[in-house]
Amino acid sequence: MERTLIIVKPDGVQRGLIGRVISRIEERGLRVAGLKMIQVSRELAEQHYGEHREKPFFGELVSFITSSPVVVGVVEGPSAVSVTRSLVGATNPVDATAGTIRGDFALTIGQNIIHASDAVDTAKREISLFFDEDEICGYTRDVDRWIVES
Ligand code: 3AN
Repeated sequence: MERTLIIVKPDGVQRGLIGRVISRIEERGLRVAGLKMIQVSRELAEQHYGEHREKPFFGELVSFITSSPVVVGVVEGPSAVSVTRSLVGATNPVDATAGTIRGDFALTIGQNIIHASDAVDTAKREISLFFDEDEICGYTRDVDRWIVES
């Protein structure tokens, strides 16, 4: 079973889209294993976006993600990383297909509603940045056998 990290970013929280974003993930059949609202500190933001440190938009990224509370979640299921990325859509919402979260709710790259880990290794690193082990629930749902054949 694979896990990935999602962040409903400040724009998603401020626009009242927390529930709709998480519903799409749940409706696909993925399971929420951890969920919380947090105010991201500058230090955590710089760690999370470390790979973009040299990019010209790094300062804006950090100030945006710290501008309002966010909702962070651990999502699990078969191929959770790539399935969640496909639900999220292209980084630039202008290129995101209608039916994806960014394709339906966003218009600009700087305010694209949701972050989702881009690879299994990245997901492990990002989950440990945002969650303590005891904040993640390992459980099954009765409905899981109707979503994933055992
Ligand atoms: P994704 O969020 O799809 O994984 P990344 O990891 O390449 O995309 O970029 C992280 C975030 O940085 C994006 N969600 C977006 O908010 C921002 N970003 C990426 N590229 C640009 C850019 N050219 N200009 C401004 N912001 C950008």
